[in-house]
Amino acid sequence: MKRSARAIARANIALAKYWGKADEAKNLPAVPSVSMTLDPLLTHTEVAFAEGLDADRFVLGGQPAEPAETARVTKMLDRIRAEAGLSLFAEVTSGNDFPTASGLASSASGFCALAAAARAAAGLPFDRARISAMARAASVSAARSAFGGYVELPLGQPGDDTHGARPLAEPSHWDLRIVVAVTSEGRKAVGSTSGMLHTERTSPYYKSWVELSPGLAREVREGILARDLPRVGVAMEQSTLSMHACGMAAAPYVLYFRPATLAALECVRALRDNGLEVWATADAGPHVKALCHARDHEQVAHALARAEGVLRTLIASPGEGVSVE
Ligand code: 2P0
Repeated sequence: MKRSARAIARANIALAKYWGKADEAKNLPAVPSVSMTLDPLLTHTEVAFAEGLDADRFVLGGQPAEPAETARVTKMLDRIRAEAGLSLFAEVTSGNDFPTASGLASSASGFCALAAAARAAAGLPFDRARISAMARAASVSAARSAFGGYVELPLGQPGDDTHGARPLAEPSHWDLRIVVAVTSEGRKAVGSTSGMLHTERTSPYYKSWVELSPGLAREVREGILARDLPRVGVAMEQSTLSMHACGMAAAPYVLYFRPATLAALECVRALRDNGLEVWATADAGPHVKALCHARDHEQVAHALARAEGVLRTLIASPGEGVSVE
């Protein structure tokens, strides 16, 4: 049996957002989400099950990971060891081509690459649906990186261990771009999981958010299938701002926006007022991501680069799902 394997997974951007859990213990989403898998935001992960280790080891970006991060890795490896009938500990080495834990979805590509590499190293067959469900148990957004192009993740039913994402359309279906306006290089102050659990528990708007989300996810899904950018964009912006508003109403508030976030949002609206088809989104971090046609991305990037407080821009296009070497 092969005891080591490498995998590559890409980050993804939610066009309809996940925020809130239907089952906290099983990590199941309370709302459906729809995403685009992003090239070239890559995570490379190698897993080697080996004799002689007395615990799992996790090296992230060239440094030994924090104990809490290693514990999340071990939790996933325990499930894979149980499925494969394996008792060896593993060395896990992972690296991102983009900033970790800053709101650029490094947990999505990270846990998806880990699930794929660890399953392959344990001798389990390559199966995107199984990889997606395993990644989802660690980090919900990671389920979506198993597939390429445009992807949907339905809301979960409490107790469903097999819940995972499914493909909606290939990368070639629609040549869109995401222009990321990077507004900070540091780690974010409030992690996604703690931010969303706190929002669930204390925001008076959480119930409304859960009720609103399925309709917005449907709009985004139908808009993608019809290649209708205004339809996707309007629903994406409402999903984004409703999610953030829900957090802002929590006690105490959860606020990921920085002044540069607002400047970038206003920049996107000004471009749209001038006739460009471009809409904005932001995740659990301060960056703004603008969605536009491929032909317009240079104009969007040029404008965003000049918005107050924007440090740099990155361009992403629809990318492939997870792969194993
Ligand atoms: C998303 N985010 O749909 C949403 C939008 C951030 C904002 O999924 O608790 O790391 O590990 O399941 O997936 C980030 O949260 O959360 C996220 P857990 P995750 O992409």
